[in-house]
Amino acid sequence: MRSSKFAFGLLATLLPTTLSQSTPAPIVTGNPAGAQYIATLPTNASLPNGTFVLTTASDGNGVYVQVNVANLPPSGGPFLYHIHLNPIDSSGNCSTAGSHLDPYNVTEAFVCDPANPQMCQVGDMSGKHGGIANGTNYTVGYVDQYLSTQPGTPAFFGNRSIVVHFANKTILTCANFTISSQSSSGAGGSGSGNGNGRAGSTVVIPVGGSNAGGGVATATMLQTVTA
Ligand SMILES: [Cu+2]
Repeated sequence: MRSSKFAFGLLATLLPTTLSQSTPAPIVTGNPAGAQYIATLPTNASLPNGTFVLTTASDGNGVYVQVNVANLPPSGGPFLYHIHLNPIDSSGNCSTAGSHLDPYNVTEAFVCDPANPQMCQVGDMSGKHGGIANGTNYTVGYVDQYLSTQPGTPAFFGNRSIVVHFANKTILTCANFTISSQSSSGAGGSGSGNGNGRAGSTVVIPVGGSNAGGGVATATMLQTVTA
């Protein structure tokens, strides 16, 4: 009797060690044609500036990402950039962005391999596509198949933020996405009016001012975060 109780206890202890595997991110299909969101970094002489422009890919699968950043620090790279879950709040503090966009629960524990981007956190842009190498300016364009321009879907980023980090994850600067161009397929049709209206109202975020953002970005420059 005592030995069987012991055996049961041992079994119960071992069972939870079964590893749970995260779900691979699905390729996003059917993104609305022409939908475009832009994150413009605040203007600050001591911080990187520039834009991240994400547009529905030509075949509707994912988005075309255009990164154009200047005034990067002379050292501390390769710089990382991620889509974080929350928009930066009215304080402008980049830490209010919270954790990464990670709808499939990959978590920080998993090291992203660019060869298997579907296994990475959806928001881990530099993990999937490479970091920003040392140098003053950086321009790159690529397709990311795992991001959505359809509001309300798991991989939608239009109401979120982008955060740029030093290689050691210290925050450099951040910006919110705002809608730049609505779906060309829905803009003219009266039948699609509802969808368009909702998209517009959910992504307009009142933190776009470069002056306010710049000031607070400086204050948070040396804040270390793990996300
Ligand atoms: Cu980040």
